[in-house]
This record gives sequence, C-alpha cells and structure tokens, in this order.
Amino acid sequence: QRDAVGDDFEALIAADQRIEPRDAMPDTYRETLIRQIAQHAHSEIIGMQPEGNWITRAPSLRRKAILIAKVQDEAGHGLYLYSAAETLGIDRQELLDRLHDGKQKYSSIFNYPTLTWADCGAIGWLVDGAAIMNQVPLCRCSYGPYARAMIRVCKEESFHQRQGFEILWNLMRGTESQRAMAQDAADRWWWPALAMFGPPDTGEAAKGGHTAQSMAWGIKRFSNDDLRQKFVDMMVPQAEKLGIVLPDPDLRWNPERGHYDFGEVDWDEFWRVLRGDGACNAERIAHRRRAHEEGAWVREAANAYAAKQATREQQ
Ligand code: FAQ
Repeated sequence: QRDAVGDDFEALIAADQRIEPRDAMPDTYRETLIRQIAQHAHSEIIGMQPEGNWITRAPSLRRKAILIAKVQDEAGHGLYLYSAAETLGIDRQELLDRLHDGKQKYSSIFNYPTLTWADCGAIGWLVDGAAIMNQVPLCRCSYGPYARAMIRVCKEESFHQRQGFEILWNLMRGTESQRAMAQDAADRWWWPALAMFGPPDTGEAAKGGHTAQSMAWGIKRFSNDDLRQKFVDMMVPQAEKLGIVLPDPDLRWNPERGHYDFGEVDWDEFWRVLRGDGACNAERIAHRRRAHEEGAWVREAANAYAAKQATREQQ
C-alpha cells in the first residue's frame, strides 16, 4: 500500500511534471539522481584535464584564448551540477571525497590521453558532440534543478562542439602531416566517444543497468543504444564534410532502417577502463586530489570572507 507522498510523486511523474527539491520523492529516485548528477559533475571537472594539458601549447594566441575559455566553461558546468546535486541533500565535500576515493565514477572518456593538438579538435567535435546528444534530452529530465542546469550547459556544449569541428576543419585544410594528425585523433577518439553513452541495452551488462527504471522516472528519455545511434547518424555527414574517415569498416547507410549500421564498441575495454585500468585513470585522480589539496587555502579564505560578511550583516 502506497502512502500519500508516494502517490503525489507518481502523479507528478505520470503527468510529466517536474519534481522539485522540496517535493517528497522515493529514496531510490533521490539516490539515482545523486549518482548520475555527481558522476556528471565529476566528469566535467576531470574533463578539464585532457584539454588543460594543451593550454600552454595551443598553436596560436586565438586558440589559447578559446581553449582557456572552454576549460573554464567545464569548471562552471561542474559547479552548476554540484549545486544541483546539493539540492538533493548531499554535501559537495562528500561528493568530492567519493570521487577522490574512487567510490563514484566519472566518464570513461577522460581516461584517454591527449597526444597531439588535433586531440583538442577531436574532443570538441566527438566528445562534446556525444555530450550534447546525451544532454539535450536531460533538459526534459523529471528533476527540475538538473533539467534547468542542462539548458545552459547544452548551449555552451554546442559552442564547444563547433570549436572542435573548426580545429579539425583547419587541420584538414592544412599540410599533409596536419591532415594525418587530425585523422589519427579521430581514429583514437571515435570508439571511446561511442562508449560514452554507456553499455548496450541488451545482453549481460543491461541486466544490472539503470535504464529501465530511469526511463520510467523520466530521468533518462532515451536508451543508451538509441542515443548512440542518433550520434552516429549525426556524425557521419560531419565526418564527410571534414574529409575524415571514421575508423569503422562496418559503417554504412541502411536504407531499410533509415540509419547507419555500425560496428561493436569494445566493451571489454570499456569495463577495464571503468575498473581503473585505462591509460590515464591514476594520473587523473592524482592530479585532481593534488588540485583539491592545493586549493584548500582558497576554500578557507572564501569561508572566512563569507563568515565576516555574515557578521557584518548582523551588526
Ligand atoms: N563512463 O545503466 P547504465 C562531459 C556506468 S560529458 C563511466 O547505462 P545510467 C562534457 C554507469 O554509471 C560526460 N561509467 O547507467 C565534457 C553505471 O554504473 P553505476 C558526462 C559509465 O546512469 C566534454 C553502469 O555503467 N556526462 O563531461 C559510462 O543509467 C568535454 C551501467 O550503466 C554525463 O554524465 C561511461 N561512459 O546511464 C566535459 C551525462 N556509461 O553508476 C569536458 C549524464 C555508463 O551503477 C570536456 N549521465 N557507465 O556504478 C547519463 O546520462 C547516464 O548516467 C549515462 C549512464 C548515460 C552516462
């Protein structure tokens, strides 16, 4: 038998209305959102590292200015998302501890290295492209603060994707070695970008997955495989425009389905990376912990300032 609180929640979900922080909600709904929003926030701040690696080496002042702004946007998205998670009654420090202790995940994609300048182009084009595909539906997520945060984040991501495309566009119109660099970056980032959408909807991995419940709650609006397909369909014409060959011999238009067919992601690699065994997992967390420790004085100063302002207001 359900109580009135449960009924209110179910009625709001059934009517496709937003759940707000003060509304009663099942613990499992709250936990699912804390998990997803925290992972998303962690991805944004860990995601600053691969591109941050190129700020000192960007090939021109213009590229450097754009890259700094992009990485700063990612920090902003992280802060926005931690604030959204806090509306669910969890403390930001607790979330950061969980990230640092490996108890919460961040996106698999950020465990791959940025070896050349073209990787900044590939990240913008493919990784931000995948992020947008995943996040536009989240603007209609049933949890109000998350849905609203996604609106601004998506606008910024679409700028990020264009700047990535433009980096690759210029490289593809450059020298032979610049074209080779762009192609190599696309070769290395294509499959990890497809894996960003999460494990397939069917098979072993799907059994322990969250999709069915998250879709019933209006958190997820599309399954992982549906978003992956939409992403492939969007990217193939863009790759053709760039003159980049996507590294998949099985990629071809299927007129019956009205979609591109494509090959299978290496899911063993995906799970290996999630278990901590990717090229950069250890480096990413070590750098994050160090940045957090070195930033302690900033948090202390901000807290001292806030406390001083609060006392002044009382006087
Ligand atoms: N990496 O049942 P599902 C960005 C985990 S974009 C790591 O499908 P769910 C922008 C999943 O957590 C990237 N883990 O789970 C940017 C679960 O494990 P758990 C961030 C993954 O939650 C661009 C298990 O596998 N975007 O940062 C991944 O329903 C450039 C089973 O999976 C978001 O986080 C993965 N790729 O669906 C920044 C978007 N995929 O938690 C800088 C919001 C799955 O039980 C530079 N999140 N797992 O231990 C989502 O939409 C969902 O959480 C999914 C996963 C779709 C990622």
